[in-house]
Amino acid sequence: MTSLTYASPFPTDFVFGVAAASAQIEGAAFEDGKGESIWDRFSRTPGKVHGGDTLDVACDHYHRFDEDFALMASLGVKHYRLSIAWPRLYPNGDGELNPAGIAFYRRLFASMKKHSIQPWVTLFHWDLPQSLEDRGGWTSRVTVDAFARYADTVVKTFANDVKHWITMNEIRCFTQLAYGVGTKAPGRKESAKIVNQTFHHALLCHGHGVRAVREFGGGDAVVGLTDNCDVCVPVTETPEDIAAARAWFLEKNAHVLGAMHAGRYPDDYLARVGADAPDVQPGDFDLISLPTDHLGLNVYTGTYVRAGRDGAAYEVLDNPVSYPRADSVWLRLVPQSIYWATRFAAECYGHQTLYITENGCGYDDEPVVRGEVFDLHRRDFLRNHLREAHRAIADGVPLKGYFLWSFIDNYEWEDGYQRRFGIVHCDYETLVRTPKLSARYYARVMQERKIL
Ligand code: GBH
Repeated sequence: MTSLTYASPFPTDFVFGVAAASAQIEGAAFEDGKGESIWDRFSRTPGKVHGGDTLDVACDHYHRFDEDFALMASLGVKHYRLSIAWPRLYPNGDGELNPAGIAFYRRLFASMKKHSIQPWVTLFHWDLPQSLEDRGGWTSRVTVDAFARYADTVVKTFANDVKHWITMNEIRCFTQLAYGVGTKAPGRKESAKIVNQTFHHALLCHGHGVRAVREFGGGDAVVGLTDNCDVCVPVTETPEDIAAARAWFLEKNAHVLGAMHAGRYPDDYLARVGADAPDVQPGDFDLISLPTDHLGLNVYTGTYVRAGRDGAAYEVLDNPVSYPRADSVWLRLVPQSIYWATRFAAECYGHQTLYITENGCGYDDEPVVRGEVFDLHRRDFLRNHLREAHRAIADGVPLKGYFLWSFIDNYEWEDGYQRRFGIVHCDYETLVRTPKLSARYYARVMQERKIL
């Protein structure tokens, strides 16, 4: 327990940052030799993305990064989580390296350095080269081998620029939602067996990311996974409901966090999936369970759980229709999810260093009125969620930082440009940037290191 009280500032080493991802902001989708990604293809498939929006221009960050870093710096941002576009470096996923792709990220890191902003780099945030999808994508080990090579290249090339690495972003979203549910690229609907195999391949790539950083990142580099673990919140913070929520958390996260930390698929997971268990080759778990330095959690919402009846380990409560949410239907407002996600991750897996690598909210109608955007709803969201981060730290949870999603409105995957998550407004006609009220609020929070 620390002696942090309600009004005290965040610890001096607590990291405040903002986050974004290559495909969602860069644009220049076919410039300077970049290859096609599965999202370039998916967005051109009728009916898959809201409004048929493509990633061709996005926020044009590719040409405006210097302006964007100047704006970040003016808001006091010192840590920025970004991702590298795999198809910019290897247009076909493997094969020829594209020197113009390397040159772009060199310019980008130089600009960040000039503005005193530290990069936190995610190796993979969903933009798989289409050429690899044509050879099976995440269902195939071809992708694992290609990723190993890509990770080696990125870490070797940028070891002097980058000290904080994240292997993959949200495994579930580019496996289950992409190959099972089909709402994310490449939009396939495969069997449970194949979906479980995509999870396994993603875990292997995480392992290769860790290996690459250990081999080529330099002694002071750190690495970990960013997961969107399933998060639950005890309905009432009593020992019974907390125990029920912990049981639910362990069960739902067995196949990613459980497997990584146990060095094998947990027995209850194997019993649940039966014949649909993924094929595992000798040595796979040596990679998957390589020790990491931190765990990143993307936390947006949570499920309410309470003690089960008649001997059940838990009971899940469905949210009533009128439960408050952001414009994204899935984004029910559950600030306590920050507290319980980090606390359970620390308790269940023994983590010593946790980061919230994403937290934020998306709304559709955020007009610029006389040069301002009055997103009081986002300011409230931030305040409520930061309070729960503060509470976690006060209770001894090793939460070391918070990255807000997102710095700027961007391509919200299947929701296209309609859904805005930024603290900076992007006008997609003129590409003019306008900091919203929430940006001014967060700037002040970062400066004073306390909730205002
Ligand atoms: C993150 O995903 C992403 O990392 C980021 O790129 C994205 O822009 C941001 O959050 C905002 O969405 O279809 O009912 O199963 C967020 C986590 C998990 C949210 C899957 C949507 C789908 C709900 N996502 N979820 S459902």
